[in-house]
Amino acid sequence: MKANRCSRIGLVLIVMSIVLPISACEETTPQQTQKDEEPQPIEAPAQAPVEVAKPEPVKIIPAEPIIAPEITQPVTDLAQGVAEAVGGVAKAVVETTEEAAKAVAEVVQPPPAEPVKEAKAPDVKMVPIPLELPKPMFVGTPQNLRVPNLQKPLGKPRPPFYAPEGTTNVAAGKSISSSDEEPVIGEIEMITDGDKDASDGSFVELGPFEQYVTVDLGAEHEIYAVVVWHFHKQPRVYFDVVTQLSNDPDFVTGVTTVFNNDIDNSLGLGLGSDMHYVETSEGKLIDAKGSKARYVKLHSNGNNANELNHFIEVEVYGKPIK
Ligand SMILES: [Ca+2]
Ligand SMILES: [Ca+2]
Repeated sequence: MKANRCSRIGLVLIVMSIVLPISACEETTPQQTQKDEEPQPIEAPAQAPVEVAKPEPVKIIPAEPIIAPEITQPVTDLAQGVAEAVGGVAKAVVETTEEAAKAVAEVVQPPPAEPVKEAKAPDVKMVPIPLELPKPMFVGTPQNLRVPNLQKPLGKPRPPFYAPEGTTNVAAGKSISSSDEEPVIGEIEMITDGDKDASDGSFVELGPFEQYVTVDLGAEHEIYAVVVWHFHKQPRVYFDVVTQLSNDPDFVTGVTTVFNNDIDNSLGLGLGSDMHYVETSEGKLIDAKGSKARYVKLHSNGNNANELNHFIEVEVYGKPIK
């Protein structure tokens, strides 16, 4: 036991002699202690004091007196600025809203544009054109007319055609020319002489195949309707009826085609989409939609009864351009 105790004590002493110098060395080594102690204060407190030390004098000292007054004033300035800005924005908003209101008012004003239309309406009062029809020579629906793309007869009088008030037949008595200057029957001038009767002596017969007549209105007009009577002693269908308007007497430029039933373009004036129709005392009324022109050219290319072309009368309803 003594030996054990002694050995234990010896061991303890040995251990202590080993540990103590080490700890003593650890403790007595100033560099180590400093090194060991420094990292601890440097890492933890050193950062805190460094930050605290620097920021505190910097932040607290200058920050409180400098930042506070400098900012408070700017804040007031900012406040005023903001207030002014807000006021400005408010003014701007008010102005913009006023402008928007004006704009809306201006946009909303177009509804008054309807009254404007109503106001214009009296200026452009639409009235039935003063069209007088000749006495009909036949009654009833023609039969056995083997013509393709044939318009079905209306079965009742054509409704009146409306055009601006003051619209008249501006073709009456106007000069007229033709592809056939020597008609088989009649004179070309008969086409604008106001006689629309179907009887012999009232129609002009032009040569076979393609022919045309051109009415010179003498000046440019707004043209609303063209009415043409080819022949109405008996029901007939004329082919390649093409009606054109232009200010060019040669119809090379500025040509407006207002009717075309040349469904195979045999005249070379373009494919027509209008239908064939049976000639009656009502004539054929073509809507010219206010087109502006001086010359009116009417083509035809024979009829279902023969290859000849006929014109009784051509009327052009329009108004001179002021
Ligand atoms: Ca006539
Ligand atoms: Ca044709």
